[in-house]
Amino acid sequence: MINDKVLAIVLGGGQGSRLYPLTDRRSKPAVPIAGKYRLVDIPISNCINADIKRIFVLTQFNSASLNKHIKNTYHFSFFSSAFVDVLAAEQTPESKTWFQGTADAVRQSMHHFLSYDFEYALILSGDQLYQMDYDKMIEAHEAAGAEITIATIPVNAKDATSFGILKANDENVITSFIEKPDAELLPEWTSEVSDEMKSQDRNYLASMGIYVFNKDLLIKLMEDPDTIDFGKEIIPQSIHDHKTLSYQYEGYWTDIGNIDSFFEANLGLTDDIPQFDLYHEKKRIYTHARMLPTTKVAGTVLDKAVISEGCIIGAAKIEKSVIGIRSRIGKESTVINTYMMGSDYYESLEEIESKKITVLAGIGERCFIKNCILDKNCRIGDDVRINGGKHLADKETDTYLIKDGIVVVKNGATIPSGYVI
Ligand code: ADQ
Ligand code: ADP
Repeated sequence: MINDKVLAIVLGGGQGSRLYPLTDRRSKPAVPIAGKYRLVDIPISNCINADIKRIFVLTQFNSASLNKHIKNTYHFSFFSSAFVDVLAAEQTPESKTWFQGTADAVRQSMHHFLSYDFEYALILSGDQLYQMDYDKMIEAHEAAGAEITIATIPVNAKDATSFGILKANDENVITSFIEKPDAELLPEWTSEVSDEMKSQDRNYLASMGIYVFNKDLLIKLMEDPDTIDFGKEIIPQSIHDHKTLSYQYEGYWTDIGNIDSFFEANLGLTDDIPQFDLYHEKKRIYTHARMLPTTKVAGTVLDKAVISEGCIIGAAKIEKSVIGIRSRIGKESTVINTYMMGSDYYESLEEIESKKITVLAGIGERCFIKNCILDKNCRIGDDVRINGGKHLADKETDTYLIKDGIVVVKNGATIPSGYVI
């Protein structure tokens, strides 16, 4: 089977702080999404659905939450060769061995990969939301006799400047590539696309940052220590000497590498028919099976609410929001356009009654919370008003950060009763 020839490598995030403060104390793959999952569950689930079961996750630093999540989630049979292993850069930011970029991360981890038997390396990005059949991409790669295959997607001019943009010939072989072109260069980079894509002004073919490399070529390309990034160096330098195929994809795919796109992707799950389909039988997204109790709701008007298991909700209203595991929301509170990640544990009745906890985990009573991300284990007191939106300037305090109008309450932060943002 073709899948047995593949080793998957998930690029779990660099030093980049685009998801700060969600990545303040955890590595990017461990960031919670969609109420009960972690970012890393997306590429890993896509691999499992394609029957690719040897997976490495490269991350800039080891976090307890990532290791615990992987250990508790991905169990394979004793007789299977399947595994999900986290490889973290082991040194400090000052050290030369800190991963300098995507290609450098792969280079520094190469000795781990080479102890396995594989023909193709499938290199994946760790911060994208999509469901893709990788096995079809690898079949196309093999059938074309390509040395590299890049998954590509048509994008509009506004998005084109944030991606690698390429052109391909009639056989889908890539003939030119430019990483994140300036807007004035764009007119030279349009491609022939389907009528449907044309009608959406998606005339540029972008790299999705998903690559298949033949093993021998990858080994050779990794020999040059001066190449740091796939997009900036490896791909543009390789296309002329090595047959590089464009594997075009037109399904839902979104990059969730910054706070704004992360927020939109999560709230998008509350749409009538979300573009990202968590209910697809054959394209399941896996995560830690927590055995939580059911969610309990009293007196709440729910409108476009996605609610995870184990919640205790007495709010007046929840609208267009994703509510994460073990969330507690008090009486008469209103939550709108918000992603609440939930809690890692419950407080016991004894703890609560002992009054040692002044502000309980979750959202208190009579609060108004809008345009907000509440990281895990937040404590929002009673009568708190957080009215996020474009009228708020960017700002950071010990407990929250405002970015593009979105108020991000930090992991474990306490917002005292009566506080107004
Ligand atoms: P970017 O997404 O800008 O463009 P980059 O920041 O290098 O590229 O990130 C790619 C992936 O690798 C992300 O998941 C990121 O978190 C991870 N990553 C980055 N540095 C890393 C490091 N040092 N160690 C481990 N992981 C790291 C790339 C391509 C473009 C393409 C877009 C599509 O360069 O050509 O269009 O992806 O999103
Ligand atoms: P995150 O995944 O949000 O980054 P961590 O992985 O750092 O969070 O911590 C989550 C784990 O820590 C949970 O599994 C939880 O059991 C445990 N934990 C953290 N704080 C407490 C606490 N005060 N009481 C009990 N368990 C806790």
